[in-house]
Amino acid sequence: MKLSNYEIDLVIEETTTTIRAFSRATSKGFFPDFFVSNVNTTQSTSTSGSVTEAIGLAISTPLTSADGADIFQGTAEVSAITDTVAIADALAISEAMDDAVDMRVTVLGDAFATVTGNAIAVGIDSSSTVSSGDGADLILGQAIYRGAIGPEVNATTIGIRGGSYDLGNGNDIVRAIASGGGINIGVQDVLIDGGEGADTFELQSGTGVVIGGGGDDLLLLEGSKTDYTFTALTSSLGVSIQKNGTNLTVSDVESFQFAGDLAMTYQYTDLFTV
Ligand SMILES: [Ca+2]
Repeated sequence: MKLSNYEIDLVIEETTTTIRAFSRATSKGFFPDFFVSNVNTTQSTSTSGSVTEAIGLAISTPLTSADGADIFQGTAEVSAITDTVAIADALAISEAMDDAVDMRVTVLGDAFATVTGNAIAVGIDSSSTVSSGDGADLILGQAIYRGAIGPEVNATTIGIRGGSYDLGNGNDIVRAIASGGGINIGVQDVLIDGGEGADTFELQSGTGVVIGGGGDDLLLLEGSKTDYTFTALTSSLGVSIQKNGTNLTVSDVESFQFAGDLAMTYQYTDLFTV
């Protein structure tokens, strides 16, 4: 991936993957024996989908962009769809023999389709570094899982997985969005350094290190403040933020918000008061 030396770089990648399971069952019944009543026959089949991982923007080598408002955006979407078709034909032959026979024939066709396996969507997947230079930069990792009704899928979505992000000066935004019916993780094992400027870190949940740097920075997480345990650290405005699935080491961030209670903005010292 080659970035320009000019002011604004846009790196936007999107991936959409669908897991599909299809099942068709056909049942035919032929019943010349009209002394048998209430005949039932059933046929069913099932198929499985596959394991899949979709990655929006993959970063494996260092990316460095010049000053200016850069955008690094990755979107990954995984969908699981099941299709079923059931067809039943009944053919009953009745010959005039005994008009006292009351024959009923029932033929059933049942189709079952099940998507099984692990579906993983990762918005930005990085094993390297992004240095976005000065200017108001945006790092956006978005992962979406859409599951049809009934699929037995272990779905995991991760907005931003891995990597270090050096945002330089300017009012930068890091936004991680993970949504779907399974496990949703905003960030996983990231190192984010906001540098100077009023930065906004919308991380949802997950693990990593966040350095706000100079300026009045904001960290936004899911849930509400009471969901979390806050432990003060010796670093400047240092705090360990933990709940189930979240373990963030944060420093030099001045303000905090929680998506379940956006009316409130907490300052650093408010984190430690009930
Ligand atoms: Ca700061």
